[in-house]
Amino acid sequence: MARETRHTVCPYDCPDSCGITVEIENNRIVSFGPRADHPYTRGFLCTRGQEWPRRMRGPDRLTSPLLKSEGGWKPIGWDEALSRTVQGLENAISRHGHRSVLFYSYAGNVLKGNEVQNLFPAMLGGCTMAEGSLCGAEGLSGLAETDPGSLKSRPGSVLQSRGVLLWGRNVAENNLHFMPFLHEARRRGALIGSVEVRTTPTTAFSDYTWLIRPGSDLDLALYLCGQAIRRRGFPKGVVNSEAFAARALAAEKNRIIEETGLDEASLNGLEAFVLETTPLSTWMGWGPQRARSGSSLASVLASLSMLTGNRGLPGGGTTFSQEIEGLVPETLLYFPEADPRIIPRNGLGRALLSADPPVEASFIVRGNPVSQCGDAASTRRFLETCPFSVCLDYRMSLTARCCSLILPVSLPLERGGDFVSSYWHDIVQETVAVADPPEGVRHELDIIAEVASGLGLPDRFHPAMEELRRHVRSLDWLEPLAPGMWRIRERNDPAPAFRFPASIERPEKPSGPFRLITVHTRRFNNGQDLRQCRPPEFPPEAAFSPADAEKLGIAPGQAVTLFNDRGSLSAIAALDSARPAGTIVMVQAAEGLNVLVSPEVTSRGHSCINESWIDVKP
Ligand SMILES: Nc1nc2c(c(=O)[nH]1)N[C@H]1C(S)=C(S)[C@@H](COP(=O)(O)OP(=O)(O)OC[C@H]3O[C@@H](n4cnc5c(=O)[nH]c(N)nc54)[C@H](O)[C@@H]3O)O[C@H]1N2
Ligand SMILES: Nc1nc2c(c(=O)[nH]1)N[C@H]1C(S)=C(S)[C@@H](COP(=O)(O)OP(=O)(O)OC[C@H]3O[C@@H](n4cnc5c(=O)[nH]c(N)nc54)[C@H](O)[C@@H]3O)O[C@H]1N2
Ligand code: SF4
Ligand SMILES: [Mo]
Repeated sequence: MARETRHTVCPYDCPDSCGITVEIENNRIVSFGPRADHPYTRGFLCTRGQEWPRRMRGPDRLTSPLLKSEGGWKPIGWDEALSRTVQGLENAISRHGHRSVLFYSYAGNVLKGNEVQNLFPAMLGGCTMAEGSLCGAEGLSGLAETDPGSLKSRPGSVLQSRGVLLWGRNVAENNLHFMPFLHEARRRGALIGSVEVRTTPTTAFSDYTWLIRPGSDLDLALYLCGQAIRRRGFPKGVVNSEAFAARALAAEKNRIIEETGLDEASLNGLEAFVLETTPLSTWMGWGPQRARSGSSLASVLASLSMLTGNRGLPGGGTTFSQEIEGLVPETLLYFPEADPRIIPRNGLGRALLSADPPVEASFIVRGNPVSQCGDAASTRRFLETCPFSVCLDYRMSLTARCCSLILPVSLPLERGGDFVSSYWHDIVQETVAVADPPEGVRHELDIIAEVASGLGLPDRFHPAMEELRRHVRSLDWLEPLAPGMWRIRERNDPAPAFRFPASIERPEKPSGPFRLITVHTRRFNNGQDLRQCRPPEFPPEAAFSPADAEKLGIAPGQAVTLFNDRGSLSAIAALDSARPAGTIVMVQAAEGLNVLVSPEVTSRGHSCINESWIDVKP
């Protein structure tokens, strides 16, 4: 049989959104690699992307509905699984109304069509829904309030930069396709700097690294704004400029040295890099904005670009992430009669345990809150006592393990017909199925439509998906580049006005001896393991500074217990000689880790994951 070529997209929640080209022969994948004509991701796929064919056929893939029973998980047929789901939802609704159903979904992947699933809780009346971001909405809000024009991410712009400042952004692990751009920028003469709280593959690549204490960024950035004002003056007539200048000029050098842990020479070096390199392109990462002051940090970094004259320069300015709006037609999800109960996502366990009326049925799709949200022990406790809980996943996640029923779903690369935009580049792509799903799994939209039908609701889901496809293909701001690939046309709107931040939120005060920083790495995509569908090894590693290790009397390789008033976790100690004291770093998604993570949210409702405080005993 002839070979067939299909182009598709890596659907992971990852900035790169790589194009993939697959060769298929006799219904089998014979080659799986990068799409050569993708303007940003041609050349290579990361290891997580390369693993897709194995993941689709992996031994840990769920292939039958599983019911929790006395002796463990019992495989059951789809008819029974769906009727149990309908019954579970019906029981809760008949006792306490639609708000007694939790509908939880988050990411898992970045398909646009996921939004269509939200019709289900809306049609039920609204349900209980978690809101607020675990990811980047906090930082995005800071840019939106200060400099909406900077909400566009254009990686190619660094080729015109003389300097690139990576502010808590671990590009070499988490945004790998940015690296060729940074290499090329360097070849053209740019210098790369990193402001970090630990050493990473990105700091190893950088020309300069400034290691600071976590959370001291905000004052450091304000100080740099003050120095820019001292040297260059400040733009008159910009909203809030006087008040902002007063704040920035009040940041004293000695205090900044003390807070950040930088010595004076390093601080002077950073100041020179920021104030004397033009154009300077500043890229903030996700780590520093998972805090109460996350939005303020983004605002102050945007202000720094303004004050140093970099804003609006080709190759200059502050960038973080972007949201591509308008791909999903607004009318599709318009449901004014829905009246949901909203609970904070990061603190969902506590909210659910004390909900009145109680939540007696949980429906979870594309979410792993027991692994990825704060105070995971509460979420686990809630799910284990909820009379009915169902999780739609392709693997046995920590959350699935806590539910009473698991429904196995097909993977995005087995279904196709959806779209992916990127939060880092300007390409929109269509997903195409490249393999059949294994026997026993179902498309999650079919599952939802069947459950809805069992509850007497019409199938609005499949028509909505059709409408979404028609809509995307008809958008005049998408310029076709190649089959299934479009570029977002630059709109020549006048740059929206810049305003300095009106108020600046302070980082949280420590409430324990050590700050726990959790980081994304190569091995995972969020809670999803690179090689297997299994949870990672246990106990996980916790990296200490040598000073802390000495104070605690612990050696590398030694078992330690990390604890706070939410719970405890066993870990193996490791040392990082460059680490400032008072901080412990762990890989996010380590099993049981989020038991220790703070369930607090910012004033905008987003997570404060990196403001978690713990204690340690050997
Ligand atoms: N401690 C700590 N916690 C964190 C973070 C951190 O840095 N530290 N980072 C936060 C960030 S940035 C994010 S974005 C969140 C991510 O949080 P989540 O989105 O909850 O995590 P994921 O592991 O991406 O995916 C959730 C589940 O979706 C499943 N899934 C994948 N594809 C599909 C599909 O097509 N259908 C269905 N039904 N399920 C699917 C996966 O197997 C997984 O179990 O985590 C946050 N949590
Ligand atoms: N390989 C891989 N790639 C991914 C993901 C993945 O899990 N694996 N997840 C994707 C997702 S959903 C996201 S949100 C992104 C995250 O991408 P990144 O932002 O690169 O990753 P993080 O580890 O969240 O944070 C980046 C860095 O912030 C530092 N940091 C923490 N606190 C502070 C602070 O107070 N100040 C400063 N200056 N730095 C600090 C951490 O040490 C860390 O190295 O990656 C995406 N890409
Ligand atoms: S995980 Fe990210 S970098 Fe890796 S192949 Fe997928 S989109 Fe590309
Ligand atoms: Mo994220």
